[in-house]
Amino acid sequence: MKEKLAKIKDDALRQIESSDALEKLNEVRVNFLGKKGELTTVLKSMKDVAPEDRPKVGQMVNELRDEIEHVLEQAKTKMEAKARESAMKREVIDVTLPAKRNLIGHRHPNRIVLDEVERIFIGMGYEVVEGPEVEYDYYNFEALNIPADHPAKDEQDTFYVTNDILLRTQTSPVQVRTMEKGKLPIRMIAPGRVFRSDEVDATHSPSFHQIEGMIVDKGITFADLKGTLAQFAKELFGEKTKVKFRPHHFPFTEPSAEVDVSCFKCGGEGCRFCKGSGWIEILGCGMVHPKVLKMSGIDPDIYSGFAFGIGLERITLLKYEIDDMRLLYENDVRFLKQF
Ligand code: 2U9
Repeated sequence: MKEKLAKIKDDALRQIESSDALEKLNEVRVNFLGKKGELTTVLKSMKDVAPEDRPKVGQMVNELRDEIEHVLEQAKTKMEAKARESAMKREVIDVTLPAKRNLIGHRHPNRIVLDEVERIFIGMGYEVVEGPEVEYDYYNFEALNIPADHPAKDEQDTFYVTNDILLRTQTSPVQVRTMEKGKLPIRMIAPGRVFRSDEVDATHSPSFHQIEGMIVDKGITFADLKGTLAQFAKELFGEKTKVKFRPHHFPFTEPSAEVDVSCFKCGGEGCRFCKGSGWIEILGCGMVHPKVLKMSGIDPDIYSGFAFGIGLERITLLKYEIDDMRLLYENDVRFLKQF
């Protein structure tokens, strides 16, 4: 038995010595100390040892077990230290190297202007409301006092999905849907993408963005509309900005007007930017037509309101002095990173 244990010890130590990986050490542990390991087998065969020798043999087996375990543990510690050391050598961090430049995107110029417009109107107590880009003909035209045979329907030719479903030509359907809900007063802006069957050129695109706004309450007058838009123009284009209302016609507002701001380049003197006039057109507006209020279930004898519509791209082009709308859609970073 003594020789047998000596051989086991010899084999185990030699195998530990020649192990070059943690997995190998584990194999040695299993081979000698595992359930079916050599030393365990010896313990199991104690019944064959003469009873008077059993304590002595038992002690020898246990001592050998402790020794193998101890040597295994030492080898493991050594191996781990070596692995750590070589990892440290491999993974050297040179803190003097220049940092990696992170390419961080930023807002599109349209988004910058829209954020600014939203900030101004939210500051005046307006809510930002969105609605579907695919709309019913009813919400896009009929409910806005543009019946089937109206010439405005020609001007706003669009893409039809079916006879009565289309891509919206304005964000006005969002206001109609809000009015239909019946909660008054309303103080909202509706920004979003709109579509028209237009050819692409420097100032037209079949898809662009609008920001429309509307208030409906008791006692709203044209004076409220003027004051609101004058304040808006000052905040967007500068404190000195003046506004001018020119009579116009829209089917959904009565009376209607187009609004010019004093040229923020020359202050109204007249320059190349404002084509010598001193004024720049920025939006259309008016008092919500009583028929429009009525169609959406609001009594025009009790309530009145004003509405306005802004072409977002137009404002972006003006603010950043961009001369071609197509640049806003091409996603050329050399252009976009300038803003
Ligand atoms: C409802 C009632 C009235 C929205 C309005 C305009 C005037 C307007 C143009 C600006 C440039 C369209 O993008 S553009 O070509 N819009 O001039 N829009 S009043 O009036 C409404 C909207 C909804 C229920």
